[in-house]
Amino acid sequence: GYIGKRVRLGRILRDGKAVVFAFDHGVEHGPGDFPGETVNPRKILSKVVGEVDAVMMLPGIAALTSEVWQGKVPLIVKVTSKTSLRPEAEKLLQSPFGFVEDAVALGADAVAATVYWGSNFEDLMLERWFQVKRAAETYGLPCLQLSYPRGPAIKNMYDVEVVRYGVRAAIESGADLIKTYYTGSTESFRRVVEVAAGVPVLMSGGAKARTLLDFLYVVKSVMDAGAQGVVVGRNIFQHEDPTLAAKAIMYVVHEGYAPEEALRK
Ligand code: FBP
Repeated sequence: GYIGKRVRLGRILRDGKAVVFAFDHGVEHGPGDFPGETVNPRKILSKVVGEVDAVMMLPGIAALTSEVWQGKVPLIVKVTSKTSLRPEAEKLLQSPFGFVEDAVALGADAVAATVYWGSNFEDLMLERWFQVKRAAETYGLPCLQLSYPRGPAIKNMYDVEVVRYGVRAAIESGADLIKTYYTGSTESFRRVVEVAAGVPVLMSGGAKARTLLDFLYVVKSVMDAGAQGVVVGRNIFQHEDPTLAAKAIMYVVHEGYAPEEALRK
């Protein structure tokens, strides 16, 4: 059979765990996420690529910055996105943002796509997810699903039962890696990992925590719950020292260090 998916997943999860740097915010949130000189994507990337297990970007930025990441870190190309400029009624939909073939042409080791489970546009997002999935299978590229339950019937998207439902739907739709929300405790996140049935679960970082130490406690909690790692954007690139933030997160994920210890390293 085709072994490409396994080979590529192995590049990202070298010891079975991974810290992925998320860097797709320029479209999802706009340049406002990048104050000062960090608006130049090369500035942040060059500080982080040597530290993490993979970087996740949209195709255009991946192409523009190739001299920074090439040969340093595996690339995950995200092929769906949306701007926050679109009307409120359409915010629970992501659009195609490139093709799986673009990811292949860029030298990616995986593709990523968002599914807002429970959105009014669930049907359309699923159609797109399965298009991505089918093309990716042809090339032996693993598919990371940003499994985000969001929609009018969802009161609390961080509720453990809601997150579990999203994770179950992710494995049923063939996700090879799942990125989902933290549910607030190790005990509840253990139940999230359990429902993934062995498919690697990575926690989505979220908005910048009050301190890096606070964030490391969350990372430690998801690792204690049996997760395979984290996908982190703002808690790395909005930190005054992105290299240090990435290093500390790596220590907690790969070495199991306590948060204070990871900061002292
Ligand atoms: P963060 O660690 O910064 O939360 O990045 C993860 C991520 O999923 C990005 O990939 C994405 O652009 C962003 O968060 C979406 O944020 P939201 O939809 O919550 O505004």
